[in-house]
Amino acid sequence: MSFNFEKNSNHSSNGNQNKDEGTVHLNNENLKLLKEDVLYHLALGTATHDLKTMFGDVKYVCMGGTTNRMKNFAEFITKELQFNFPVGTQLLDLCEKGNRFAMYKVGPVLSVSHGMGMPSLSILLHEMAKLMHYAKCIDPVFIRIGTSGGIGVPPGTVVVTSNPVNGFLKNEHEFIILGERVIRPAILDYNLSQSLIACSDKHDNFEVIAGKTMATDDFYEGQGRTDGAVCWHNEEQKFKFLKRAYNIGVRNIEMESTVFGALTHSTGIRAADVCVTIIDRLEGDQVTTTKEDKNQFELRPQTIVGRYIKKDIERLGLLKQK
Ligand code: R2B
Ligand code: URA
Repeated sequence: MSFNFEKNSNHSSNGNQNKDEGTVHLNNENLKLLKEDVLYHLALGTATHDLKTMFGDVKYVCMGGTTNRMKNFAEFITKELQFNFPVGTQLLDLCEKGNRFAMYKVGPVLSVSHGMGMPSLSILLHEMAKLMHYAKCIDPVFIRIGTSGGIGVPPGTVVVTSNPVNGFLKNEHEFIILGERVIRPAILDYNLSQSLIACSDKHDNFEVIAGKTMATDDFYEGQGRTDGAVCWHNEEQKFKFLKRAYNIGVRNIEMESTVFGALTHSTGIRAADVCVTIIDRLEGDQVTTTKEDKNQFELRPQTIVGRYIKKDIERLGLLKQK
């Protein structure tokens, strides 16, 4: 018996094809022994919900930190897709009872909040991957839309992560399981990321770039800030590290990308991380962006992801409701 997800042997960069024609395959034999599986933080379960009927058509799972942002994204995508909710239904938080994450469904799109940091996101990823598996969704993609601190790029730049790296600047994520360190590669989908970058438009008033993303477990010392309640390093040491990160291709810092890459890769789910920068860390540590600018900046990843989903839905001929 193994408690580890293992790399899906049928995984390819084109998707998680397997013997069930693209459904999400979980390498966890233990799940077969469960009479029912309770997706506790989602307030959903295999015995209590008909997951296939509720979620079987899902293709795009978009995740972001806050409930508000993900509700806005659900409303935004409703307009973009000109999606009509079936008579008598409306946009609802499907995980309200769990009181942890919020989840909205707009046809084949799920918009889900994941909270701040890797522990919170990792819980969501385990349960979302299982949800995709039980619902028999075909080749779903996971796209994170978030905010980040930039390195050497103007605030408002959208960074599509090429490789997530940890605080040692290594392209991996460390899990501690049964008293052991388990290192897994943090890998996002190259083709999906390129397709997202290709959704930028020359008329946009912002840049969309590819770059490495550093993920940390802390916003302050973990990201090299000198303005936390505790700090044992100085400005010179901070800049030396930020420049080292810049020189290996890191363009932004956030708090989720390595676990996102590690768990999606381990379950064979294609994934991409699209974050706007709200500060240039070579200019300072304090986030002084106005609320208006931050709101505008947060729309940028949503715009790019919205265009991608719209194009892909058209390509696949998925929405034919009108
Ligand atoms: C970006 O912003 C949050 C910290 O302020 C965190 O969730 C992240 O990755
Ligand atoms: N989110 C982060 O994790 N870091 C920043 O500097 C800004 C947003």
